[in-house]
Amino acid sequence: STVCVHGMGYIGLPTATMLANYDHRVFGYDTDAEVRSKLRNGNVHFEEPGLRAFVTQALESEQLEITDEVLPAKYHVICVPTPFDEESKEADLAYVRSAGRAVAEHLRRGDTVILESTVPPGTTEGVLGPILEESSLSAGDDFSLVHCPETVLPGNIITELRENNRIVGGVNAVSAESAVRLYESFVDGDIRTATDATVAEFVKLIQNTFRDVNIALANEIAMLADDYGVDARGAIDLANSHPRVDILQPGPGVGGHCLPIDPWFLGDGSDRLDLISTARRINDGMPGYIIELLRDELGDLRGRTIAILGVAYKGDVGDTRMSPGLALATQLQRADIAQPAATDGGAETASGPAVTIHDPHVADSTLNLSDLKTATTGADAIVIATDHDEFESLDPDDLRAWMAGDVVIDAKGALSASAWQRSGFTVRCI
Ligand code: SAJ
Repeated sequence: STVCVHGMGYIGLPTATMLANYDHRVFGYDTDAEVRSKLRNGNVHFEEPGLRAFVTQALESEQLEITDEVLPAKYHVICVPTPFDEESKEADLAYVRSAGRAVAEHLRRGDTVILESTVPPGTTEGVLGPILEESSLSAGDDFSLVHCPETVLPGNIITELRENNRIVGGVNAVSAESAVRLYESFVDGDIRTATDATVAEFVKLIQNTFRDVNIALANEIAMLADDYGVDARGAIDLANSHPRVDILQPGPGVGGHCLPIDPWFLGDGSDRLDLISTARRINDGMPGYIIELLRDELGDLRGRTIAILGVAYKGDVGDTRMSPGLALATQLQRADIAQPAATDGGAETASGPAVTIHDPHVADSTLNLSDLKTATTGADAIVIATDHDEFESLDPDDLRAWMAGDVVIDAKGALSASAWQRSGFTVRCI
């Protein structure tokens, strides 16, 4: 079939490429002209294993074409961002709306429109549907309209696109069947049909919420364990040997463009977020807990230097969206504000600790990143805030020689605590 994919980001680009490599004729459209021109030259604008070669294959076969405009197609697949508006506490649906308007201009009888972006329940039918119907065609009768949430894990996108189960929710049965035919062409997992689009939207949100709440439990367990002098990760590992217990890993907080945001989307049409909002608060509070650990070891942080290793939102990716490491950097720099007033009453004028940042996967000129040695030379403490593979082979003796202090906060359980202790470090783990 001909497919027009709207949005060439983390989801749209791999999806367009997959479809093209499975013999569909694919138009890939993005509103950003720079992204389009980079892609035409085979340059992928974000880090994802195997993606570049996959895209090159699709472009060379000419099954994938990056287009400067939206073109008519049997299928329109919308993969645009749906950020969370911190002020209104609502999903920002501006990109979904404008993609919808662009599709409406080209929509024909018999076409299928699929929304993959994560949205609050009711969006496909209540927001996208009416925009598409401005074409004077009717959703369900004249064209098919479906929500099929993406489920892929950054870092493993190509494999998961093929292998994960998919959920298709259509505004009617004909819509769902049409979408199933498209996904069947490349998905090896099960494709299940939800009663309608709103159910599919809800399911996606509760999947990510389940993970976020589970991580919040792990984080609370980690803080509790520390109060009892118990090693949290070892305890969780033992607890998980029970056949019905599966606790995730604690850490410096939950980042990325999904888990910290999607649970709030459930609050769009309900005010029942109780456990769910508490979980969000616990996860968002983890950088603050790291600051507590640092104060425990160093006392007053003013005038100190803290090196943060890892500001990507998780290991082995280069994405810093909602990253716990960056949240920690920001909170540290104002750590004096939270500090009880100094005895001389001069807290107002004092500044927080100096913060240096090192991340071998992140290339962002706005961040003032340094290489490992520069970032850690003279530091009083280092914080491992992301579990990049590179950090497993950090040499504690090198760091001990470069640093002024001897404190390590390993928020990811990435280091061998005993080896670091042998090199003279005080190690605090989350
Ligand atoms: N994290 C922990 N402890 C853990 C696992 C993760 O603290 O045990 C942290 C990570 O370090 C990271 C954050 O959680 O900061 C999120 O990472 P992640 O790997 O759990 O998930 P994402 O955001 O990369 O992708 C999630 C996935 N959702 C689920 O597993 C239910 C993915 O399948 C979704 O497609 C994606 O959200 C999305 O786009 O919605």
